[in-house]
Amino acid sequence: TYNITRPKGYNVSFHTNPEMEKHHFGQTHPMKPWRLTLTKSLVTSYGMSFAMDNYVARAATYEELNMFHSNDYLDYLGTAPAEDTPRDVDTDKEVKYNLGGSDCPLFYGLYDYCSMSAGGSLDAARKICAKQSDIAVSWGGGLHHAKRSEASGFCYINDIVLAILQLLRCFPRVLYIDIDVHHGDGVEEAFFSTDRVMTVSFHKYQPEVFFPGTGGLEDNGPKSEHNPGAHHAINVPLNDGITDEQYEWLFQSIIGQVNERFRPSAIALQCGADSLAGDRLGRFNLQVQGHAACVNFCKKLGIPMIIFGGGGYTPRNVARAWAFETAIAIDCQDKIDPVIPMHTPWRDHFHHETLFPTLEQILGEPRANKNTQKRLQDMVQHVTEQLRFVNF
Ligand code: VJV
Ligand code: CA
Ligand code: ZN
Repeated sequence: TYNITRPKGYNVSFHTNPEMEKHHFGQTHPMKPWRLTLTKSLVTSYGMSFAMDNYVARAATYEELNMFHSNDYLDYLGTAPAEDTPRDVDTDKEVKYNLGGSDCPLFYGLYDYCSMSAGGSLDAARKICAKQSDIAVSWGGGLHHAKRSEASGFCYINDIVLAILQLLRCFPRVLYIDIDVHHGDGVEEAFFSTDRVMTVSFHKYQPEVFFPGTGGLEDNGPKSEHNPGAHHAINVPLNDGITDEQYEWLFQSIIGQVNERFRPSAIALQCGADSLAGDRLGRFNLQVQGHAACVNFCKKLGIPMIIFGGGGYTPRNVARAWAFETAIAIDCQDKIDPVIPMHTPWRDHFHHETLFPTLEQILGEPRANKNTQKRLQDMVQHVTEQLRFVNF
């Protein structure tokens, strides 16, 4: 058995809602809320629950969602009937709000699903503000593409923006970091005009080919004359096949510098697991170890932090990464046996029976690495130059 104890000198809170996990985007849609059940199953069977404060996330209220989203959008989101029930289609509104397409379907219970995702992230932010938690975990959040009045890329409500708005009530500066394979466009855009939030996204970048097509190296926030938010967006555009070694080097060089220049008082870290090797939508060669090293690096900065979920379309890999990252949060990563506990529910989903399968086990043949060391060094150089404009 495992002897997982509470971390020394700080507190971790874990925010989930089993009701959220029961929702379905549709038979073959890549987003599977059930991956949260699989994650929870690993967290519990390793005995990690005893080392954290566990909260059932409540649903966010309309007023809370309204802190970022517009009334007309929320009203439609709350009343739009599910696509598989007989309904009067309001095509104009669906087009306007990007609802009901194949990426953002109108499924049964959609509004409840969205408000629970946001509720978990808002609870996480409130625990951090109240100093009752030092690291707050919201795996059901991380939906970084949602805009004020528009759904986008499987995201309807931007729980991250809502949580950061909450953090800004008690902290002068918030650093947002996004390791999902997609560009964190919704969060970046929401804070384009403030110097109190710096956003940093690492992502695959190939406009016209890979969603959402934004987030080039030179996109650092609107450079209009009186915009305090200029230079406060950092983008790290990557090619297919990046490895743990390269990613860790890049992440530590960039976040290390950003931390020194911007001096954040809180961190919001989106841990989209679609940047892992073998993801159904992803293109990278990251392993659980490399992905989790980013979480560990941020933790060691010793700044209050919210950890969000996000993308991740091969559920067994998502569960492995998020369970191991939970272990890092509670500082028990060295006590974790790589062999998945025998009594883990759905243990047969984790073929190879380990938390850390090799690249060969995950992929057979690793994806060709199209990232040159020279290009990565140039990107770090560009970030260094951008940060000269940043003075806290
Ligand atoms: O690339 C796109 C947009 C299209 C139009 C819609 N078709 C289905 C795909 C091309 C241009 N959308 C992306 C959205 C990715 C969202 C990522 C979200 C996150 O991880 O960053 C945060 C949670 C995309 N890529 C792949 C798909 N959509 C996709 C959608 C499906 C699908 C297969 C792939 C929707 C339904 C079904 N299969 C049945
Ligand atoms: Ca990203
Ligand atoms: Zn993604």
